[in-house]
Amino acid sequence: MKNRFGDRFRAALFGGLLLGGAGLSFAATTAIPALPPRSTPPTTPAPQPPATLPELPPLSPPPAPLPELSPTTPATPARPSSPAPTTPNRVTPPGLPRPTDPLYSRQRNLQSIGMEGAWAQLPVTLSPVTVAVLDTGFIASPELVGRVINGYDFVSDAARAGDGNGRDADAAGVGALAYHAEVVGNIISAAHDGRGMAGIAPRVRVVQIRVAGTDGLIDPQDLADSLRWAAGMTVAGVPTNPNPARILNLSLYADFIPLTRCDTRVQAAVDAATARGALVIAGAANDGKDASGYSPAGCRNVLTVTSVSEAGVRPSYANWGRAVTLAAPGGEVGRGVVVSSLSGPGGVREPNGTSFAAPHAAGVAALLLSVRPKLSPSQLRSLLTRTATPFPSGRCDPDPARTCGAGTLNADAAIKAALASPLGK
Ligand SMILES: [Ca+2]
Ligand SMILES: [Ca+2]
Repeated sequence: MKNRFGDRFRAALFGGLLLGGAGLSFAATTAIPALPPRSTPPTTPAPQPPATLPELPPLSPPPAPLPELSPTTPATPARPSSPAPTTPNRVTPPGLPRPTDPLYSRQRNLQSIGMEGAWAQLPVTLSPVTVAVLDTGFIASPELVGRVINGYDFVSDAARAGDGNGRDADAAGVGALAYHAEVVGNIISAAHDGRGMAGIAPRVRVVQIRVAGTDGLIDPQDLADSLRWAAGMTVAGVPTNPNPARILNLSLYADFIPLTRCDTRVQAAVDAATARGALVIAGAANDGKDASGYSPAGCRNVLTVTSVSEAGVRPSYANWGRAVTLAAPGGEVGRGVVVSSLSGPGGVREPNGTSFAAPHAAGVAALLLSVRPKLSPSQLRSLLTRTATPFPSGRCDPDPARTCGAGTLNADAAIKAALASPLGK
């Protein structure tokens, strides 16, 4: 293991290692940034032994066949788990009804970004959309049955991978943080099936790509390679991704010491994915600092999302500044984002952090592509920013330097604007 000033940098999974809120002391101002608060890694992180996933059987109702979204939906056979859908998804007009999932009444985050208005506008025919989640890897979430794909394990260091090898075709999550990717995927796409929670874009497919080791470290080359692979590009030694994604969610950051710039390898991969037509969405990180020094939050061509409360106020954990594109609900201490999770108590977790803000934007971007499949990354960015809800009195924080981008994500207005234009049709 290289020391932490070396080539390898530490990745912090927002809300995984860095659940927002607790311990909000900031590093003293020094010429060289002090170790980021709340992310101090052990000098030699002890690789965890291969461990079985801490999954517990769901305590709530046992898995049952997923009902169709609507009783009047044409009786199409259940979608297979991996092949790309070749026919458009059907949604019964006038759009998706209000979810009946039992957790929905607690999903204030979805209500606050206008999801009901957005769902109600969805047309009969939706184009298939694939979202990649680069994170802790694959968990067979009951919320994503038939729509979650075990992508690829990009963790090259076998000592940190916890699965006994380096890169391999099994992206299964390992260790205590494995739930992180599960809840991110569920926010994006949990089924509206009368069980658990409701997701933002309940028909899209999610490719789970493993890039974080059991210790939360991410090798920069692993991150760069997984970005390229997620978007469908060639990576040496890795089979081509049969499910390339148009939306890439990165609820993590590479924790540089010092945190001064975007890593050049990560930037090159982001640029290549963007040129390929994929929108890269990242969380801003949870250090209560300027996001511009973080990778990928501070990289060009990244749609960087920070957290706000439902009232549009920045929680103290949430990073800020010019690198932030917009804000979305990320939960607060004692008032987290309610999500289904196989390993959570009673099948539920309530985490907070920018990890959980980013997938709100990813889910809405996926919905936009489902109605306007040819929208480019820059057109998606424009739609999301110009329709965002302004912050109360124009700012998310009393300190004018601590900005949160264009406003709070507004799914209702974004879908309305997309449908009002032929752009991307
Ligand atoms: Ca492996
Ligand atoms: Ca559900």
